[in-house]
Amino acid sequence: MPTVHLLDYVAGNVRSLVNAIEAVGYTVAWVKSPADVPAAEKLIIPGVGHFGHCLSQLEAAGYIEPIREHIKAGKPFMGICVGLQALFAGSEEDPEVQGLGLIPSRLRKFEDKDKSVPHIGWNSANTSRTGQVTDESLYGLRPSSKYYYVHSYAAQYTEGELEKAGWAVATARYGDEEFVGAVARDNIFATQFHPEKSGAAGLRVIKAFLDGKKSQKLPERPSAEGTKEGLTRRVIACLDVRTNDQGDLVVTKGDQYDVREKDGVSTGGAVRNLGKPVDMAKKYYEQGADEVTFLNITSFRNCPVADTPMLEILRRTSETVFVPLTIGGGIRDTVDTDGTKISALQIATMYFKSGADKVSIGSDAVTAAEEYYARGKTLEGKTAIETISAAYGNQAVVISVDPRRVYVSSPDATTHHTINTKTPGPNGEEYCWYQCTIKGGREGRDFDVRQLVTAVEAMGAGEILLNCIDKDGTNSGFDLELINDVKAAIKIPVIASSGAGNPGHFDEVLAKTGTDAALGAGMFHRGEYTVKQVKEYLQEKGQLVRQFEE
Ligand code: 1PR
Repeated sequence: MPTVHLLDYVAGNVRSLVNAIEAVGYTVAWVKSPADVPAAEKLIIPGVGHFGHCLSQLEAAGYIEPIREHIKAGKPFMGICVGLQALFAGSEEDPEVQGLGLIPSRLRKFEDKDKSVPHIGWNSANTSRTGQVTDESLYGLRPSSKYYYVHSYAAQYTEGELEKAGWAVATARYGDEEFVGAVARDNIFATQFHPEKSGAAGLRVIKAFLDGKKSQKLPERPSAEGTKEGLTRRVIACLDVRTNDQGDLVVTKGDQYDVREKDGVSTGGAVRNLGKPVDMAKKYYEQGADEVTFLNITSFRNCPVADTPMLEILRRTSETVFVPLTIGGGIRDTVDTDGTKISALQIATMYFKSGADKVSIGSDAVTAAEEYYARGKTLEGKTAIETISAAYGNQAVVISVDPRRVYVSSPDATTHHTINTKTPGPNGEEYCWYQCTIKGGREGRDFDVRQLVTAVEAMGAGEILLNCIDKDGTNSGFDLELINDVKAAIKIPVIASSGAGNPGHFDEVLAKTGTDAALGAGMFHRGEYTVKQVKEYLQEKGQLVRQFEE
């Protein structure tokens, strides 16, 4: 098999890139020191996290000159995400640090006045302003395809500027900002998006680069007519995973977090077994899920370090599932069975190395946020959220919130942030607050969701996975009031979760809230609807979603 060299210099999920390269028929050789670079024929620089962190690592390890030499020699070079950003002169993210300077401009942070930042999700890489492919020298990028982006800083696009310097450019639009999605010139190709996480469309791009097929025009897909520009809203499939009474790791699903079978008379039966995690993740990927989330829902009972089955699940899933994978459950500082201390960052690192793109933190985030307020809203720098986001970037840290409604007769009846609800409580109460819980809803805290989400945003979280215990497993639709309330409080993206029972519920939550993504579990697991059906329905309703692509 032909070989491609990958630079092993930075934290992040490179396993998915290796899997993607292998899936298109190449093998990976690792560049482990600058002396290995001259032997590389095709070189790829993946990049996740901070511009400054990546560039200073490259500089300190002595890679900058060998990379320049590789490029100068006309050998194929590809940069991904921060690997694209490295081509520029610098970035507002770390003004002191210099890029390679092949493109003289600098990267800027997205405006967050009217949109979520980071920019997370599926967006275009458009090769022309007219929707027609005019530039065919971008490895078969299609205006009608969507690719997976995750970043806060971008190269703003000024028409003609890069083109004058000989670059072919594909752009994407986020709000009213147009930015560089991909560039190519001579032997250089770079994408701001992650092709290894962009499903079939991304694998095609990696293959085209590795095959050296720079100029190609792909026929447009028949179903792609009228693909709109801009960030799509994501549909996510979630797999709650736990060990059943026989000791097998199964996908389960609760009703308001109770995952045991009920026979109509008594509760507390066997753990519901809805299937095998790896097989189900693959099925949802093939149906067009934009992301797959695994929640190890009983992890707090065991030491996660001994939790090797979840690592194996990630490894196997990332071999065939080329969309982002999130893993949650047990991400916190802990003590291993042999008494060794193990940090949340070390646990997260194991997950990233096994193929996860994001980790989701539940209980530990509540504790950390409570302490943040107790310290007078000062950052400590040592929490799981802070350490993981510092090492892997904010986008890699999702906070899973498990709130429950607490009804009150009036806002004065509590110190917490209340909403005036259209769904009154059992005694006709017209107000409620959302109480944070930990340990899978087993323990309620004197702490509300507003307090939590604003604190974790300040601590460096990149996204909120917003569950709702009252709605979980009810098939009655999402808690729109909760979602709107959280969206109004923060800038980072929100994933609406709990209550989806049919495609109409997805349309409703996208139409009536500003949510960035919507997640479903039970309705998919029980086979009532496929992800594809949900996407098709949303498209009919005029929602901007990524279309199914084989
Ligand atoms: O606290 O960091 O160890 O993380 C534990 C994680 O496990 C948290 O993310 C918590 O949400 C999750 N969890 C714990 N117990 C349960 C349970 O169900 N007993 N599941 C649980 C949370 C909720 C959603 C579900 C949606 C959609 N599950 O993930 O998928 O509600 O369901 P639906 O579409 O069927 O309504 P830590």
